[in-house]
Amino acid sequence: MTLTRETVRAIYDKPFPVLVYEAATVHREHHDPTRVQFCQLENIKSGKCPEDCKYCPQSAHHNADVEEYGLETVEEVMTAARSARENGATRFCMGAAWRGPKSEPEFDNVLEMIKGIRSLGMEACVTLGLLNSDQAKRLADAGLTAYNHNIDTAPEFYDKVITTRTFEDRLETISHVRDAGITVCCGGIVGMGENREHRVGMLHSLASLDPHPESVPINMLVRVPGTPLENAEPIPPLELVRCIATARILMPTSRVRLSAGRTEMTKELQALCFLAGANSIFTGDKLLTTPNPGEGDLSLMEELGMSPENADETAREMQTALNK
Ligand code: SAM
Ligand code: DTB
Ligand code: SF4
Repeated sequence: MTLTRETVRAIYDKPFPVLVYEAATVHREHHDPTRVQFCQLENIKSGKCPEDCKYCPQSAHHNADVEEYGLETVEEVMTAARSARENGATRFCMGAAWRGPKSEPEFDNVLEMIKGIRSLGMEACVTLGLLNSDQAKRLADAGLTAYNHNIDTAPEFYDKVITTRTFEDRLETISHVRDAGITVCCGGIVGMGENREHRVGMLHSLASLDPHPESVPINMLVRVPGTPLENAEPIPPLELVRCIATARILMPTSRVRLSAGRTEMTKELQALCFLAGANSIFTGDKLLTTPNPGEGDLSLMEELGMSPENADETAREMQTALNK
């Protein structure tokens, strides 16, 4: 049955305790509420991106102070992945500030990185921008677990945020990823000046993907000086909990990742997000270019009586998602 925006709005707008209770109930039916997937990000190519995404410090259109470097070597990436694994990460996610992969030798290097990460027994995810179907197939052949490509926001707010590629371009890349048999990691950002209806629209678009994305990153905008959104009005924290809870109810078996923006969240807010169904985070001191809580996460897990998933659980979770 087609999911309507009204249905999504009706969930999002429920009284807060009703919404969180329902989300927590769905969460328990499909996941262990005490376990959280740890993912480690690595920015394998930084800055000078030709796209104009208003939120992004790596866009060449803005003046954010970011480190700029070309594609890292396979050895550099493997060193980072081994250390991530020692710190409990089961998924290694590599991001490149590209519109999409262009150079053959560079794409081949990314394929080698993926094979290397898989040989460590970790899940490998990349986010390289727009893909064609041939590139998606080659990533699948290299053993890629997941491809991250976000819709970022509601279709009707999208043009206010990015002009160099369309919402439809994004859906096309996601369908190439799906057709190649790679799992889909697709989410968005809140706190970019959108209103509640836009957040409902974003969740509606995500939950209308068929099948649902196996991973749904919900990012809270990191306001970076020099980007057009540096002074965006932050959303009330409980709006974030509503987003997580709605995502959990609409996409019961997906992983919902509490992604960027955690350094500005209290531990109480993060605890509410876990209660409402978030079961994955980015770990380490750095996201791509901005800070992340790092070591604070293990003490947060301990304080909440929660713990990181191990590689076997991650594999089982993924298999269940794929079999549904
Ligand atoms: N260049 C590729 C692309 O855009 O598809 C991959 C890297 S890009 C940095 C990956 C995602 O990071 C974006 O789609 C966006 O959702 C998220 N992101 C980037 N900057 C952010 C920020 N300042 N705050 C929150 N999320 C951000
Ligand atoms: C996603 O949804 N969030 C991650 C990952 N996918 C690639 C990126 C967050 C970036 C935050 C800003 C930065 O550190 O540059
Ligand atoms: Fe480039 Fe990705 Fe940043 Fe957009 S989000 S400017 S495509 S790195």
